Amino acid sequence: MDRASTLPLTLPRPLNLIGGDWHPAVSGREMAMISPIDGVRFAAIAESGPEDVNAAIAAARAALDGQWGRLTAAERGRLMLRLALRIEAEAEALARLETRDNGKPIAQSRADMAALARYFEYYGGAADKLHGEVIPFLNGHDAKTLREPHGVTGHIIPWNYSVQIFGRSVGAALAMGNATVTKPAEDACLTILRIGELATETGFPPGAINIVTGRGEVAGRALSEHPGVDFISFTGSPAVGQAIQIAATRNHIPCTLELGGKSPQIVFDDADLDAAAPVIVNAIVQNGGQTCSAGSRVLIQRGIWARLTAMLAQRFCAVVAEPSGEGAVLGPLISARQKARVEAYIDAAGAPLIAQGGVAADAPPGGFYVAPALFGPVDPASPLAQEEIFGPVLAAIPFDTEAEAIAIANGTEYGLVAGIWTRDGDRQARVARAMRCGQVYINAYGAGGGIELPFGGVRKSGHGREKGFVALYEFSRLKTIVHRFG
Ligand code: TXE
Repeated sequence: MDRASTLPLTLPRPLNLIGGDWHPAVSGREMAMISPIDGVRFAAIAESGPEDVNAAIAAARAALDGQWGRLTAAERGRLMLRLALRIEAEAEALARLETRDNGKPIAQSRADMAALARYFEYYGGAADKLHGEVIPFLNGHDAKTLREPHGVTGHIIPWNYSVQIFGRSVGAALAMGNATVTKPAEDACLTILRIGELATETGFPPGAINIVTGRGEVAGRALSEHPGVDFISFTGSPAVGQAIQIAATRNHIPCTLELGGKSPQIVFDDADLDAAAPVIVNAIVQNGGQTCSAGSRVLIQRGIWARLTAMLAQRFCAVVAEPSGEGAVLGPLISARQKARVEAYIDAAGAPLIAQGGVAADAPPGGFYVAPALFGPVDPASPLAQEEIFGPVLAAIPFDTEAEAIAIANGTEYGLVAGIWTRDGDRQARVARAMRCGQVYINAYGAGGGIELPFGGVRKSGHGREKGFVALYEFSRLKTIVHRFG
């Protein structure tokens, strides 16, 4: 098999993209990049400090006042479409880089690159489609609205779907004419640097896209607290999201926060179990369960408990964590820290283990592999059913009535996605409306899929909506102009 750890790669250098040029960190510091596949150091990135972030924000501001700010919406869109084509042309090399950096199966990295190209295509096409309107007002007055960019937007990106999240937030921001500064995650950022390189080659004016790598508490924090930033888009943990929200409040700027979840799939007695079972397993195994919208709880009506858990168990046992070459379904987790965290949940589960998959015999011992696990019946109030594990661990919870299922589904602090499996049309409509979350699937589960679909959470899952056309409203602001004429 084509092992991802042996793929030939051109690695980006440990530099930041600031104002169209590549710079080392002012301090000269660098950080090692470890591949999750074998735990080996294979590259380095710039370990940036506040001075590098300052420079990137100044470059973004200069872009707004310069060539980037003077482009028409159609010209911005055209550039984005050109970048989408460039990403498509380089997709295989980008996917290989992402797999080496992030550890995800090559098939998932390819899907990520396809989504990234689609984001630039979608938002490039939309750049000149959202605009103001004329509002009927007093006689002798023209009242109109203008849709304007916020200005400099900050994008703090996690490692799990780094390029997809870059595409959805930076893509929407650029479409509306913002100049962007991205701080990718220290665990996986090489592909984003390469995309920055492609954008520069495609002709993006200097300073429209700036990328500064480094630690969250240093570079990320400097970006989120900087008074020169006009909007922050953050995807990551609730604790850091809270800090971002506080910093945004101090600076009186808006932000979107996407903070993960504990998303339920509810399976009623009358569901098509043959259709549901593979989707339920995929929703927690995909990307090693390191998916904000992972379906990490399955609520099963008592009458089908034995049958469905047996079907799920059979599938779980067949999943093997392995190096991320062709055909791999489950790769390593992102880091030693994440592996230890997931294993701690498995060890302290406090519920019967229904089934567990394996780790491939030839998986490098230094890699971060975890065998997927299915537990049940799980107490809905226990940590296994309440906390985001961010690994391939599924909590099965029995229920009797529809009301009980709704109460359990809504009974966590999170609210991102829910899945409902039933043939009863009235129940589909009732339960979908009752879900306290941002996205509901009926007889399907997309794990955040579909770049066209508005996406975001409630409460601890965050607020604001990214993806889809609606994100363009988040990444722009409205100005009302009243003109009295004689
Ligand atoms: O997240 P962090 P981590 C959840 C998931 C995971 C847990 C921890 O449960 O197990 O969070 O992951 C930057 N100021 N999600 O530690 O720390 C950081 O550099 C500004 C869910 O990786 O939140 C990175 O770029 N920025 C989630 C980004 O924040 C800071 C995806 C995310 O890192 C910062 C990831 C600070 N003080 C984790 N500290 C999802 N919603 O999909 C860190 N960062």
